Amino acid sequence: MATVLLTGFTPFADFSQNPSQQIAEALSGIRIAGHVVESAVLPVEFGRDVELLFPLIERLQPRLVLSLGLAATASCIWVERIALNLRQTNEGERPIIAGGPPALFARLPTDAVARSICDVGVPAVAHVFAGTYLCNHIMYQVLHQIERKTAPRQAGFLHLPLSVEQALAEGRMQSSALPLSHLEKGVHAAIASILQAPVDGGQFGQ
Ligand code: PCA
Repeated sequence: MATVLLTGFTPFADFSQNPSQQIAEALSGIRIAGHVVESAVLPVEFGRDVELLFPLIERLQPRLVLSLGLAATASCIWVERIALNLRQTNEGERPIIAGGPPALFARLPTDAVARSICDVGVPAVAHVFAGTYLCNHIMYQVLHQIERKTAPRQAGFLHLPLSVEQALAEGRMQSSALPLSHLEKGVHAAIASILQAPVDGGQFGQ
């Protein structure tokens, strides 16, 4: 059966959990629009993330690679439009791939995906870019990999806000947060809407 590869990240910095991991695990094995969801949880470590992900893409040849991560400053789901060829570490800024394009667009219709998440009652917006840390790294690396190979053809990234459960558990009472069940519903709706878009459905027909 055709597959969707859904990735999340492990907890990082001073977070005790990561909703992206919880949702990737919760949706693992379910079927959406004739596709089965295969999930992977990636370490928050430059290099190790793709070492784990690229062989999975090779093996599964998924129609869609959708990656998830936590953005604690988000107040709704961000459907990321752009990944930058830039990674920021303690040693400073450097390109993710020397000589690679400065930026790559998500290969999915970001505005339509955000609308489809809102349609199931979960707030979401198309958001300009995925930052300069691991979430941007995985998004750029996957999009770059797809450019060089023919399949899979759709890929993108959703940043999730904190879950209410996590905000309460970690004492982050002033942070915006959505219930984990709403985040899960939103990600499910995003996958369903992407699978309805044309396979070459990059934002600008890439
Ligand atoms: N969020 C971080 C890295 C892992 C995650 O879940 C980010 O936004 O880059």
